[in-house]
Amino acid sequence: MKIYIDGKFHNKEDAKISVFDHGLLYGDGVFEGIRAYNGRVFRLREHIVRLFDSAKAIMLSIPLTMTEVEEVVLETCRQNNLSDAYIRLVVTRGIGDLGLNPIKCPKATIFCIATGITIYPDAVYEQGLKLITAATQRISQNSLSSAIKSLNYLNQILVRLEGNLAGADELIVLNHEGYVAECSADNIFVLRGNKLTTPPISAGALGGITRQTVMELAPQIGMLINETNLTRYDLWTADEIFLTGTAVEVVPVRELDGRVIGSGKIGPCTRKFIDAYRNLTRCSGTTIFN
Ligand code: PXG
Repeated sequence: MKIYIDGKFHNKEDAKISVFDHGLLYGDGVFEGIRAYNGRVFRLREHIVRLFDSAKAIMLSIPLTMTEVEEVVLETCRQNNLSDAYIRLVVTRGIGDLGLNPIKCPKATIFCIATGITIYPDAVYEQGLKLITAATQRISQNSLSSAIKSLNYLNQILVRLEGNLAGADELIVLNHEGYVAECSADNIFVLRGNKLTTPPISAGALGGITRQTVMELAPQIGMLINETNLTRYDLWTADEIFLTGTAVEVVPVRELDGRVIGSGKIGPCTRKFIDAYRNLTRCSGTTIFN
């Protein structure tokens, strides 16, 4: 495995980051999880734009242009001869002293890892996931914007730990007002009648690339998606719920907090989105090998 760090490729054993890197010391940095299908990186530009937006929000200057960062991602796939990949792109504040002030960190660290993907079993997509609502709330927007894909994932990890204890596949995260934000690492869509809704980013969600893609696919499926605040009641009484994320794509939910969602089986609307998303990922994206 060849891993990119600051302009060079290293073998896995030699791919090392300083213990003085503020990404490690303080979670001071941003990242992306990206996928490649059939020799093409899916929605590469969108991921890079989100990375630069996250970096701008934390006043982290990335010492490469967007096109150069895109090339880093593509070259990492090439070096590892991967046509289908899960790609982790990380930009940290870089090396500083033990104080937390970023002013002491002269240059960002950039690294990129590309691995083969672990595909979720087919049963997950047929039977759906079992969810609970987390007791841990989303951090307030006034403290840390959920739109920033930062290296501070302790909020999401505390949520996921609750899932491990309860034997749940994923968890609903509520904001401080009690509205649904998203899941620990996925966005959420809720169907009731012919209305398909997803919480707005302002409710505490990440602006997911898969979420955005699903919203763009909706018209061809004959659906329109509204961004609306949702409560747990709205979810318990939904006809269908599905989650979206780069890793999981589009996945149905069969149960939430002990309530069976809809028929308890994958619904027709969810199935259409799963198929439409799969079709799109397999026929679009930025070519890796020219
Ligand atoms: N919300 C959060 C908090 C996320 O971290 C998503 C939504 C979905 O966004 P995309 O752009 O992927 O549609 C994410 C995705 C994993 C994993 O192992 C997933 C994410 C981050 C780290 C790990 O599944 N992010």
